[in-house]
Amino acid sequence: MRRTTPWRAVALSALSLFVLSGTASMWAQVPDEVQGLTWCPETKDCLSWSAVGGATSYTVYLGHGRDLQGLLDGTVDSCTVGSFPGTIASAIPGDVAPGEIDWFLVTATNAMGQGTAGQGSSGPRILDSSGACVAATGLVLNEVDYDQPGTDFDEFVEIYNAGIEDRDLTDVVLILVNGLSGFEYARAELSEAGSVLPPGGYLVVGSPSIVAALPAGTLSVPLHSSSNNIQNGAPDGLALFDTATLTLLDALSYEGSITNAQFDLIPGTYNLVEGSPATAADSNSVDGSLVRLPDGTDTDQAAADWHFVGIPSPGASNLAP
Ligand SMILES: [Ca+2]
Ligand SMILES: [Ca+2]
Ligand SMILES: [Ca+2]
Repeated sequence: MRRTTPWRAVALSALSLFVLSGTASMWAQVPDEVQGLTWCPETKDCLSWSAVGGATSYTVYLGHGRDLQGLLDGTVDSCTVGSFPGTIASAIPGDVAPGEIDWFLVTATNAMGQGTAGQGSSGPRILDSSGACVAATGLVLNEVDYDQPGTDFDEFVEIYNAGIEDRDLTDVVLILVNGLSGFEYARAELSEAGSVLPPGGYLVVGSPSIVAALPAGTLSVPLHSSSNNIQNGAPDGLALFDTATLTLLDALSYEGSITNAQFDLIPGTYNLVEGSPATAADSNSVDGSLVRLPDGTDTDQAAADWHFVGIPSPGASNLAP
């Protein structure tokens, strides 16, 4: 279930009051509140809930913004996902603005009216720029430029906060992995750049020349050498890792598959391949970088998520080819 924060609780109370006042005369006969909302594991493209006695159907609403009051009467942006005879809604779409918080509400309905709205999810949901409803993934590897024509003076890895809240950087590290051995060969502590990365923010781990030219205010961690900090494959890899929770937040294995990476002083091995391995590769003959498009797009299918584009954009939104 979604973690309930105070503003959410307040918003839900406000919504309940709205429903109560709108249906007071028939309150005893309408179905009870829907409970037990959960997302389908892994795919998270369907929502299920517990059956409510007396309900003949269920209506799923999607809203965005931080205020639920008025969601059901349309005075705030919302959309009705649909009416469902059973306790599952599949292929949940969205048509509200990208990047906003989504609210999913399920009401139980019968001839007398609707039950109060329940809400919940397994985590924050946002809409991507294509209108698809996706999990708010938090920190991701967003762009990498590991190879340049001639000597590699302009290497960088860009990290992006695709979530909806500030991300504490205290225990987050970027680990570079040698594909030949599977072992870590370098590490950057993101907390060197700042305490948190805000939603939509970029953090660049880059060579001194890249860091010096970043957009003003971009969080950064300089690579140690002026050149050749990031190996060129094939394969080599990147891991974004939380050392407090021992969680692999995101990974990229480029120019081949690293499936058993080992990190210094961290037990176990880690698969750096998300779904089908990335087929895009950097170049040492033309300028360019590997990017997610648009920023933060992470379907856990590296082959689909990573693209080679001709204009690197450290500290800024990724550019389509
Ligand atoms: Ca390189
Ligand atoms: Ca490049
Ligand atoms: Ca970028």
